[in-house]
Amino acid sequence: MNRRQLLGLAAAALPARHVAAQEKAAKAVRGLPSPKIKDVSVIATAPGGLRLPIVKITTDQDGLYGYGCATFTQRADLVVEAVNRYLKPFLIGKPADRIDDIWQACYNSSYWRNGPVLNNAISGVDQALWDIKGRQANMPVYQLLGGKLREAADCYGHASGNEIPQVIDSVRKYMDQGFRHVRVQVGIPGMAAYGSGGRTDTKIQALHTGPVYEPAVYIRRTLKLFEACRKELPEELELCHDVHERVSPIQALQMAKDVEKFKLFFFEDPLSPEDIAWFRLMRQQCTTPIAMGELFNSPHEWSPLITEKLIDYIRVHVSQAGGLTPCRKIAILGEIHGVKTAWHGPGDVSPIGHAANVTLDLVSYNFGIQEYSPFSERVREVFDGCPEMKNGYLYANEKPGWGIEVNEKAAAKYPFGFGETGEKKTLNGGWGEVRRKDGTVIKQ
Ligand code: GCO
Ligand code: MG
Repeated sequence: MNRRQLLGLAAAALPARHVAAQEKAAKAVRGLPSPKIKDVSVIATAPGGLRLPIVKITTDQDGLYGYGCATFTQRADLVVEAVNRYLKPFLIGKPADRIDDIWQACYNSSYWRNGPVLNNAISGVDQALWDIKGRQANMPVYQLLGGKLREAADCYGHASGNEIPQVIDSVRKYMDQGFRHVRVQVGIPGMAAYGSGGRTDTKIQALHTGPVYEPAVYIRRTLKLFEACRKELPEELELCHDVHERVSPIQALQMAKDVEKFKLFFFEDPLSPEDIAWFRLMRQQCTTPIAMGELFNSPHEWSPLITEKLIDYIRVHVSQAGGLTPCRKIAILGEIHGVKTAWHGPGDVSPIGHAANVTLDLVSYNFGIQEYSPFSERVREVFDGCPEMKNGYLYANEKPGWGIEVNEKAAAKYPFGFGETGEKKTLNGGWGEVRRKDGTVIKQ
């Protein structure tokens, strides 16, 4: 008896009801008409002053479309061009229901790859296709990925201030809202400190007139900030801090050891992507939990840190890695190696991107924490259906897809190039420069 006859026998032995169920399931999948990509466009909007490029994919089925976040705010105009000039002609006519296939085709179509502009363009397409899939299946995207492992995503807020007492007050405000985790950043008199939210008018001596930053001054002041936090705030409060790659590798190593006694929840971006080899030394010398990843664009960056367990939280900016499709793979790699997720969630991620973050938070066993940035009035005017914040937890929208509708008329009220108060922005969303006192430019 050959293999075919054997299989025939096995099928015949199946109870009739199984065969009927199989046929019904096959028909159901066949029954979902395969939508084709009819149009690809970019909604270029900056409701809060930060440029948020959103890709919209329209299919050939009436009323079936989706949105994806493509937010690289410092080079947003290039992302718009990458979508319009390269991905749009490449995608029109392709099936909209083969998400990873489309992802791989886009990723390889530029030959040179793993860069921020093209990754963000691909992310916009990828997330729009997941939105379409959810709308088609009449389910939120998290259901398509297997459903919830938790009701909502525990978040951390951004406490800041020019002086340490102001930061402590800012922490207390987050605790009053129910947050259990808070990132703390303090200003430095006369210097351009990261994340402190203020600008001090103290002038300090420098060989140039632009923004000044001295790493050693930042380190000393931040250690004092942690002393004060641990002295004045409840011991159960989870403290995060973002070094923002602003110190030298050896200073980062020393600082990671100095902060051990403060038992931080995580110590973020102590090193630059260019210095990832130093993470091995840091891991060998201290137990401070490390978070890294928002600057990553390539598997060459995140894979070694995860597979060698050199970090505790992977903090990729989802659209910089190319969207939901690659990031669910990053999350699974992290689960295998005991690394938790802490997706990048600043103001320069669109609400669509935050919906993708929450989706990954809900469906990943190794969820760590979610960065939270409040949605302003204007952002909500443009994006209807933002994830909801309650008591320090972010909740996914239960509607199909991302559950978000983009009000394109409102989006057009806030074109790229203008700040929150309508002032004309220079550098087209790019950042200026920060220099040490002697004029050496630093990573910021
Ligand atoms: C964070 C990040 C941001 C980035 C910003 C860059 O931890 O949220 O460091 O604050 O600086 O997203 O555009
Ligand atoms: Mg950061």
